[in-house]
Amino acid sequence: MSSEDPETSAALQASGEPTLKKATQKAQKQIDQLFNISLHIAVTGESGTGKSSFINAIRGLDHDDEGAAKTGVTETTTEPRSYEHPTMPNVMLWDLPGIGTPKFKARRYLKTMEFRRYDFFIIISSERFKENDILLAKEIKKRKKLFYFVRSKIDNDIRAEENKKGFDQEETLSRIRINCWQNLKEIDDPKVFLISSEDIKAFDFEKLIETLMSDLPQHKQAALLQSVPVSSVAILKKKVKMFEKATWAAALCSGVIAAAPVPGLSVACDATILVAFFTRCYYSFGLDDKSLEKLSERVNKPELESFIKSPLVMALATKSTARVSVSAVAGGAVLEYLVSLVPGVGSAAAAGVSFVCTLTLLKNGLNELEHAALKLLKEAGLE
Ligand SMILES: Nc1nc2c(ncn2[C@@H]2O[C@H](COP(=O)(O)OP(=O)(O)OP(=O)(O)O)[C@@H](O)[C@H]2O)c(=O)[nH]1
Ligand SMILES: [Mg+2]
Repeated sequence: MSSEDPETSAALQASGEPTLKKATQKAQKQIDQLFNISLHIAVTGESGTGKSSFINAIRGLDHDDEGAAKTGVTETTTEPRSYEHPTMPNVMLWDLPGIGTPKFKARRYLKTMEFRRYDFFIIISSERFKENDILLAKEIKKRKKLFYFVRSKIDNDIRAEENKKGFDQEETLSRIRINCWQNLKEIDDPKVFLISSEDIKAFDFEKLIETLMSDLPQHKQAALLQSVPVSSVAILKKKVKMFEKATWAAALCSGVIAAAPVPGLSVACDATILVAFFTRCYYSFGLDDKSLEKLSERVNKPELESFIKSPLVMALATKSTARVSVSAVAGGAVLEYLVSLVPGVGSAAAAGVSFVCTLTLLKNGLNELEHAALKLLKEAGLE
């Protein structure tokens, strides 16, 4: 194919590859990574430290939500238990029992827990990190896996201190941090995060996510970033950027150059990719009905549930899937709307929708979803 063809050269330029074949391969790999890479997060720590609560918080669930990990009950299980992310089935959280008795040492523990399965480990303590936590961290390090210390229930510590004379939140946090480091002095440069699973906007939750993002290999970052709750504009912007970077690949994968007509549609491209792309954004930005319902409950604003008037969000909401499913049959309403975004698409159908046109459509749609999410954050007071 000649690079003089303006469509091909636009695709090559977007991909940074010299040939259309290479560009398509790169695009397919990128989309596959965006949609299908799995992430396994292990959460461990002594009984009652807040493992289940942390797992729920990172999944954006309250403890009484359907599918939430049970909290406040002492489970004496010695088996790892997995929890799927509610909308991103490729992200799994594992509730691992604490190491337990000193006899049941870290090495044997990791063997039993099949540590290879996990991308990283979160070690939780609600007071002091104990000898077992340190033993475990050392064994994980030997196996060249990532691990992070989370000091949970920080909201309780703050509450206990705030009525004292001369209370200074930063000073209290710094004291807890230093205390954690002292307990962990056998570990080189331990990464400690102070967290409240009751309120992920406060304290170090976002810092933890940022650190994980910079430590994880790039393809795993996408899975993590898609799955974390939108707790601030900063997180939303990161999500938007990630999807923006993939628009060229989605446009190319939709087969616009080697046009593959979808039966019954007047658009000569594999629209499933486009619908899947927007469906991902929709869930990842927290625009789905369930997320809206939860947000409106959390900030006590019932009107938020029906707040979003974006046509694309409404079209995505008509899809009946409860969560992301890449193989889902392309939603009719979404397609109708997408087609309406591009003037003259109906009449151009025979010739196929161009790469440039599909790319514009993806960027416009993403922009619309970003604005809906920003408006929502503002209305919820989470700006
Ligand atoms: N205030 C506050 N309470 C928390 C936090 N995390 C956990 N809790 C509470 O601490 C108790 C124990 O939390 P869980 O999440 O069940 O702890 P766990 O580590 O899963 O406990 P086991 O499964 O028994 O080992 C529950 O009553 C939680 O509500 C937190 O960040 N802040
Ligand atoms: Mg638990």
